[in-house]
Amino acid sequence: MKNKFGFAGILALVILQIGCTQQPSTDLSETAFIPKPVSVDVTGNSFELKESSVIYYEESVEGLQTVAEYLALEIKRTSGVNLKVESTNATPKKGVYFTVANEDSELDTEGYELNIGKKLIAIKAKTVAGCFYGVQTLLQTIPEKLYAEDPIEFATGIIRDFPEFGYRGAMLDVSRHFFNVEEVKQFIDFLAMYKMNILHLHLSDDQGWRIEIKSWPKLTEIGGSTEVGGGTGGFYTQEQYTELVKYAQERQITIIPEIDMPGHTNAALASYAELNCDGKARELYTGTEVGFSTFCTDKEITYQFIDDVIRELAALTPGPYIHIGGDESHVTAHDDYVYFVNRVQPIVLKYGKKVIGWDEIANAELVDDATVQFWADVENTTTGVEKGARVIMSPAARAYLDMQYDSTTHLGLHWAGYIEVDHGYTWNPATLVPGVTKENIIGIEAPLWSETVTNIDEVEFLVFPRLPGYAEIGWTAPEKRDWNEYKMRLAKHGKRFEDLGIDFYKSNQVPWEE
Ligand code: TNX
Repeated sequence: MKNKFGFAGILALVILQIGCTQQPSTDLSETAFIPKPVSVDVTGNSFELKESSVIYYEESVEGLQTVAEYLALEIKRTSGVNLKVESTNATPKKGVYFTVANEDSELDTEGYELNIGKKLIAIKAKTVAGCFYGVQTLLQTIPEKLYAEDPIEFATGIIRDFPEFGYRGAMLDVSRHFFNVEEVKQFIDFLAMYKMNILHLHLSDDQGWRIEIKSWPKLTEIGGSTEVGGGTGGFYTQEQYTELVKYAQERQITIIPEIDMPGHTNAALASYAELNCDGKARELYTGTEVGFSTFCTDKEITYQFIDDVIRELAALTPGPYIHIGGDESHVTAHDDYVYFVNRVQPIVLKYGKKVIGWDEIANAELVDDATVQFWADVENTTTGVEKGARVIMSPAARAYLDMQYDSTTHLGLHWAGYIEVDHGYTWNPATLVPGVTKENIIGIEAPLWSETVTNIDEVEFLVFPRLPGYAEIGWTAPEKRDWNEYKMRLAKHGKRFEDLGIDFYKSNQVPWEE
């Protein structure tokens, strides 16, 4: 009797254990969310998505269908299962349901509540953007690759979440080396996975002009014809650029176009002789020096040119900002620089956009609603704040994606130091620069300059695994961030990177999980 009872007990234990190991997906707290959400409440069951499940979205909410279809496409990509997407005007009993509701004030404009029940996954937000972030969170609860025979199971629970900053961006320099439409779309997908909402495109520099301007066609004909190292370069037609803007919009990402000036302009100066003070066109440039070029700041044609460029660019830009560069104009006299920046800013306003510039523009008078992008100079940035500007934090020594990880990694530069994964993560935008507080900051941006970066594999190596860290700095409050805890979550994303075919840097700071 005693023996029998003991056997049954052991059997029960074994069954219990098998049960536990077979259902890892019932514990939502095991998911390595990046960025870390505000709250995760575990309810301990699981939701099974079937081929017959339907993804519903609330009828008459503009843009919500796109989010529902995005989820369907992602499920198809990871599992091969094709789900139906339908609109509805009542909360369904089962399936997935997107709704936009106004009453939940805590959620703010980009927040969401993801409620995974046994029968229904409900994603509620104040905006379509919030719903989209709910999708990204949901997708992180399942593996990147599912096999046909696997059930698609989601652990149940409730996640409520909203971001620390409204501006969470990355920059891609498409001028030093050109990246085509497909490559930029891939970059956009990387940002979307981690709830980033800004893609700043550095569209012009000494080495290349990358956006078609119909009223000045030689910019791309000549200025777009090469790149660093002498390759063939390239440019986006206005149709291609519009396609990128739309692709980004569908992923809740705003593209910010930058035309860098008055320095970093050799490609334009090579295309049109009249933009040079001496009236002579410059040679095309394929090296990597900075600071040798300048528009002629006292010629009227310069401002007619800029007016045309900004007019055409603004017409292609649904987002609120145009970036006017302004960095490293080493051969522009100080007074000429100030005069130039003072004249260019109102042109941006005239076409209905707000000004962003690198921190040097704080030396000029700043128009209302101007934003300075801190990259290197603390004094410029605090001057900008004193003049009423807002700040984007892109400290080169912490946030530059083109800095090498350490002295053994070769891709990238190291003028601002090496940025290992922990160094990129362990800073607080609101306390990094004395005199620049959270109230002054709209968010953060991690720029990827492309002097040394020639293709998407190289982009991936520099971007991963640092990008998720920048996304978390932008999204998650500093008191909820801790490197030792973060690196364990990041470790679980290695498999995800591999399944996505991302060539990431396997930093030995992170205990990668196979
Ligand atoms: C500085 S950051 C630059 C760029 C270079 C970059 C390389 C900034 C506003 N200017 O022109 O590409 O360093 O890291």
